[in-house]
Amino acid sequence: MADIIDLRSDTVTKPTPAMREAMAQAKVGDDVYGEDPTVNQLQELAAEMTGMQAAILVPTGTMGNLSSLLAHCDRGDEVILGHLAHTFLYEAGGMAALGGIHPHQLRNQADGTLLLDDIRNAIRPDDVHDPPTKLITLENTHNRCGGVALSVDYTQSVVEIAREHNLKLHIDGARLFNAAVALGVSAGELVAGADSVTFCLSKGLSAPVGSMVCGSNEFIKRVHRMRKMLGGGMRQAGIVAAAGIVALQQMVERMADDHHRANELAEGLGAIEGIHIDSQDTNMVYISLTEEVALSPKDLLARSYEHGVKYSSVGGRSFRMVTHAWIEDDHIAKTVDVVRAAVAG
Ligand code: TLP
Repeated sequence: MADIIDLRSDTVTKPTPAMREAMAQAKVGDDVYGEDPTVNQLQELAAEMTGMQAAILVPTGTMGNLSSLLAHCDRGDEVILGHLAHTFLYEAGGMAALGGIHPHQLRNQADGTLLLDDIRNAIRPDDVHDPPTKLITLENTHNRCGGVALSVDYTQSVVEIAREHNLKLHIDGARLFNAAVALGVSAGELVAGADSVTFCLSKGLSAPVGSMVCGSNEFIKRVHRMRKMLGGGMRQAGIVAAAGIVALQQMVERMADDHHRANELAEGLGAIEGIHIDSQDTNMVYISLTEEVALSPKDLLARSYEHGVKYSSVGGRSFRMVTHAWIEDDHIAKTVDVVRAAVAG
């Protein structure tokens, strides 16, 4: 079979030749002692690009979010978050299981936001019956809401609510740079006033491993301890950080191409009878198989794979396709052809 067109996620991207070269040449040291010069360089770059005081490298986005939540909250504290937030749906319940943190879910709107009034109403009074509200979290781009980017204005409104009520704000910015590129603003503008942000190097930015947590000096010091506690203190991590530096220097602007291709993909798939476009934004396309089509969702995936195209089921008759640096223009046309043929039977 020719090369597979893998649209399951932007996590499938492999390091570029420039990353492999930088990894081979990287100067390293023991990062648990803070002595890896390449990790330190990446951390400074990440802090600068997000406009935060400090940053720390963690192995995954999941550990970035969990260590941030643990650093913000004590056991029994409550976090306000969306019912479709990645931290709520797909992080193995870590905040509750390991942190004793109580998740207070609000309905995510189709545009990935939480209604400001819902947030205000969710903040608990100072009453012995209630878990103390400590933190609000947002997700940008919002994965389950179709890769939609949250605007600077919206985030600022949430920053104001957090300040008014003496709460902290964490942003799961796994795809923060997709949002920045799509909105034509800097990552720093998107997180201004937030207390912390996690972003991933290993998704659209194509690095093999790694995420960054950014925040104040004092906050990052606490995350450092949490990272150690969770087993994420790596040693000669400069090998990995070197790829992350290349990712931030070379792979940000090109994500506009991924967004353009996702848009073309949605247009092509939308013209197929039996396929409904549920949502499309930045590098994501969510589709579903309409009820009139006799084919089962499992068979659609199997037939697509037989013809060299992989994507993910998100339950029921719905699927997700994600564009990234390994997806080219002709892959878009081929994917549309493969799905059309599969649906037609
Ligand atoms: N998302 C993965 C899967 O877990 C669903 C994907 O393929 O999209 N925040 C957001 C918004 C994410 O989408 C992800 C990964 C994470 C955090 C966690 O990152 P990792 O996989 O590095 O732990």
